[in-house]
Amino acid sequence: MRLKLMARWAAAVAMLLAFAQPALAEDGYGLWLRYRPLAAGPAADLATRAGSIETEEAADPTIAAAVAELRRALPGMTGRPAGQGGTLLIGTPASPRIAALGLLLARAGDDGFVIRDVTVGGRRLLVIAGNRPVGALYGAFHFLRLAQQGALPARLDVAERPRVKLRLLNHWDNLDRTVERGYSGQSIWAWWKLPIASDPRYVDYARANASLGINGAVLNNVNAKPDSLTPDWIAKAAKVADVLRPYGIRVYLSARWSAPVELKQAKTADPLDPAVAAWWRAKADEIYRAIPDFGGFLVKANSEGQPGPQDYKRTHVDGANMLAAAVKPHGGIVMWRAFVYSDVDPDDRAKQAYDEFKPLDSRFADNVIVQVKNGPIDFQPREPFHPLFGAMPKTPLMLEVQITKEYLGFATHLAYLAPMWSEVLAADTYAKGRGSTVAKVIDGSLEGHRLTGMAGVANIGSDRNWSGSIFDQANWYAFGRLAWNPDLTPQAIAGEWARQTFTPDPAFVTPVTAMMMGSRQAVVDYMTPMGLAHLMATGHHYGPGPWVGDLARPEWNPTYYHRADKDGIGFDRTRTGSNAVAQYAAPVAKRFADKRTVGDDFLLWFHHVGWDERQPSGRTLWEELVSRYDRGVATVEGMQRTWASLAPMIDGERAAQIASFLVIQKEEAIWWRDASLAYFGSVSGRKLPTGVRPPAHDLQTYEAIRHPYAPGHH
Ligand code: GCV
Repeated sequence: MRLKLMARWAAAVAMLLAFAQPALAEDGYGLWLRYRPLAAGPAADLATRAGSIETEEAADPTIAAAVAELRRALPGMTGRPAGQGGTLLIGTPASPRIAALGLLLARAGDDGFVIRDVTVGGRRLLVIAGNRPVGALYGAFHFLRLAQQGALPARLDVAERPRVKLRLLNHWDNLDRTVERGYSGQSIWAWWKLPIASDPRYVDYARANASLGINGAVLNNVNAKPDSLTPDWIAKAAKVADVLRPYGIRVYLSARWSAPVELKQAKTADPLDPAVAAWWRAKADEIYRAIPDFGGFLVKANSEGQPGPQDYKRTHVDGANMLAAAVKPHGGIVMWRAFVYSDVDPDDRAKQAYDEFKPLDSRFADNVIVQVKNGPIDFQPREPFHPLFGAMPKTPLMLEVQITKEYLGFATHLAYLAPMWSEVLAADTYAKGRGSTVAKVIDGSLEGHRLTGMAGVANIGSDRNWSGSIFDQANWYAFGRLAWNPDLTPQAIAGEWARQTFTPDPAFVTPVTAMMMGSRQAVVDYMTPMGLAHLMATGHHYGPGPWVGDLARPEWNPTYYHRADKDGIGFDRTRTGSNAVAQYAAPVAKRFADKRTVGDDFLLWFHHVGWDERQPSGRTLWEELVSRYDRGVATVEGMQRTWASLAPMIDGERAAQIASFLVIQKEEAIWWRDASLAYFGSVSGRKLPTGVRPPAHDLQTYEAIRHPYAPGHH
């Protein structure tokens, strides 16, 4: 009896201790780097091959970070103490043992790695090597990615190198720690406590990014304040840079064009004024003294009220090249954004960036890269690829996507974005004939550019789970993986992520990846089906507002985008309308310009279509639209069912949060559907097809909904 009691007591204490172990909490903080125990077979195999970690370059901070990561991960995964089992050797050719192996490291390029099982003196050895320490670090993370999935091949022989050079996160983080379009708490940068106090979170942020190959972070919002360029703030950025450096991550800053004037150190911000150029040169020198590997500046100029060179009747080229000259002696770059639309130009907003930037091709300095959003409007749930891709052959262009879901339901809607980004990367610009994909534009292979890049607007904040929801972590993950290799499939990336984030069990992974793969299309269906766009409520952009038509500028209004009237709906961008199709290469323009070939994803983006026009399905356009809204809601209901069946396979904490967010998503999908159908029904005068559920409320009720406290709006 006593023995039994003691055993129970011991079990209770063990349980308490287990719960008290913060490392085991499943609150999402661990992201995809959880390093949980593997099943017996893979665990034993891993221990046999990588029980003890060796390096000859421990003094290098990046190699030290790689070794620390392996040592942190392996005992948990193998269930054996460090130092037992086979040997894993990590490093670069600076290590004599690695140099002696003849690993053909040319395959790894500057940033890549080789992972191989080799036999030395009759002993089996696992080697992870890069030409530079950062390559070895990426190799370590790649190895852990494979191991966590329980998927180590019997003989490892992997060689990888990233396709684009700049793989960056753009933080839209303000100096007061609010985040523009941020839905996961405050900014992770605790500016107020910097530069004296760091935060362990910065290291975990760096680890997560390095695990994907992300190698740069723009710390502050593109809607920048001049203060971020003052000595105090440079010191804060320098402290962050110090923490991120061992992980191969460079720091960049968004620069406010008018900073010299606002800081009262110049009378003008005219880029051709020598005093202004001298100010920026001195500023760059000052930054590089504090941050020797500073990456450079990101600039939003003459866009949405931000100042820029056009305020002085100069061009984007004048502005970008002046700044480029300031950072050039230090090896820095300027990322100049092409997200511009004029407040006076009445032309189709979708055409304006192309019209402004195409004539500037070949005039930018060689350390300038132009940053172009995936589509010509603004991160909508679906847009055709931006016509600038393929249209500026002499200028390096980088792709900008939005990881934070400003237009796809914030952090509470489950929408896996890799399919959206892959759609754009795989889009054929036909710039140099068939096969001239956006991916080949941005990786430089189409035109032979060496400066290449991809940026994602971060969805990272101070929330314990980093991204506001567990499934939004998948979008951070997918961004990094696609920036490393734009040809990876969204399906494969979802599988990798789910195995590491939850469990490698196929009974979980197969249905969860299927759910993720359909999730973005569901959002398109219940928000903006068939090529509609920009139908959201004003300001915060949450919820439907297709009726809004009274805002000061035409292109702020949803009515400008959908153009619905009693006859039909959609924006005519063919020759009879704005002729935006003409900005694409001829084969693409031809496909988009014809209602029969454009496809229903972009039908209403490029065409004004009669409500009663028959669609390939045999339904009228109105009936088709209604069915899309219904399909969107039905998909979310299906996601709820899938999750209910999968939740028991994972921990309760994350399962419950995901389930509760799916409830929010379903309610809001219905809200979008009902409000949109109430509005378009009233404009078209068409009745809902028989059997279709009518909206729960009348149009006025939806129009009266206000959300003054929605997050992320500044
Ligand atoms: C940072 C959209 C967003 C703005 C954002 C802008 C941009 O318009 O709503 O919040 O500003 O894009 O990309 O500059």
